[in-house]
Amino acid sequence: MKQMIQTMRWYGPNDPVSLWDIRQAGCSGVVTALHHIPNGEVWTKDEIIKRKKEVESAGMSWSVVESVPVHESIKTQSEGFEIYIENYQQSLRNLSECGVNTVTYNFMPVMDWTRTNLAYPMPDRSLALLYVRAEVVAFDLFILKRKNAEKDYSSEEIERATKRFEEMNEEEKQLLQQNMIKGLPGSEESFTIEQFQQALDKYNGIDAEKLRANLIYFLQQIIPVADKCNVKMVIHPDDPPYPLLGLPRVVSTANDIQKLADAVPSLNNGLCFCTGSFGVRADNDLPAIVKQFGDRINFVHLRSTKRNEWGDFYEDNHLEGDVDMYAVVKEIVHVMQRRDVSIPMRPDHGHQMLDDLNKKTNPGYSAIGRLRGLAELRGLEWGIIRSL
Ligand code: DNO
Repeated sequence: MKQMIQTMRWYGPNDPVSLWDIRQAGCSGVVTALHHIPNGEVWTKDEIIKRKKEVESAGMSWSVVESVPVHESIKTQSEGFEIYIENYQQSLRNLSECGVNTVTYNFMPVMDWTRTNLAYPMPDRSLALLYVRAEVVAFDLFILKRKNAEKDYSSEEIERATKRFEEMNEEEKQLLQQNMIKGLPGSEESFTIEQFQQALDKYNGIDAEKLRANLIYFLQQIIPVADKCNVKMVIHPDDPPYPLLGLPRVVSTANDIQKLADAVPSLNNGLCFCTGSFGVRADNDLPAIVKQFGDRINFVHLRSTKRNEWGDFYEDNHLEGDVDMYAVVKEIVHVMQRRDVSIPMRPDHGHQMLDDLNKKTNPGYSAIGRLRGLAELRGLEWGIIRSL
């Protein structure tokens, strides 16, 4: 029976979690990226091999790249984008020649994943990541003061944001700003408030349809190269899966993915199936997405969120929250048997808990919370496989 390949994300030599920690968690694979190479530049074979050997020296393999970042100029099709696409193609060829054949990326404008609170206390005193919509709206209206921002929100949302902002002290406002613009681990971008506004301005006139057209153009340039060098490209869905701060987002639903598959049918135009991102929308049916795109799913992020009626959500324990993890993993197990492949997975995020509470950790990427998540998910998968 095919089982998922267990991996964890590693941020490279500066990650407080070591490769041996990851190995001891039971992983045979590592998910990493060359974070030190500026966004847009070619990843050379020398640098790739160096990282690969490092991972292999701890007895694991470099299963997936997360991410080769897509330069903002490609997303907006502005100055220099053709060169950035050529560089991207070259990075794919180089990775493939070094034997690294699965590449994650995303197409979220300006910001990658976003949370408002990185230390939200759970009842068991572990710390979770939280997204409060009223705080995002408050940031937009009262800190960023984006032009015409109020048009994007209902009067009820504006009222809630105003009230929330009045309750916050200076320190909390600073922290919110920082969480919104500094970029979470792996985001590859970090801004001052002025730079942030400038980055948003580049999207003036770019609506969802235009952004989608730019993504499809990118795929049309990238996927033939991936086909030739046998690289599986997997797009990561938007997190959270809806427009943010007036920026369009086009990888949020099954419909969005279907449009990409229709435009560029090669199976190397694949999906990183992230339950935590898709799961924030109640209208995303996760097991159905696995079924629909089973042939394209070549990397899996497993995590659960708990949402409320206001669009807020926190990251719950991996087997709790809104995601029906049993149904999802069962569907993935079926896909793997049908395709006769093992798909790499990683326990996505985890609470800061136990000894990690006394350490400086990358938000979401502490060792022990992910260790717990992986152990639970491994057990779940094992039980499903044994019962088939
Ligand atoms: C967050 C991650 C994302 C993801 C990128 C993929 O924890 O899942 O940052 O790596 O969106 O390009």
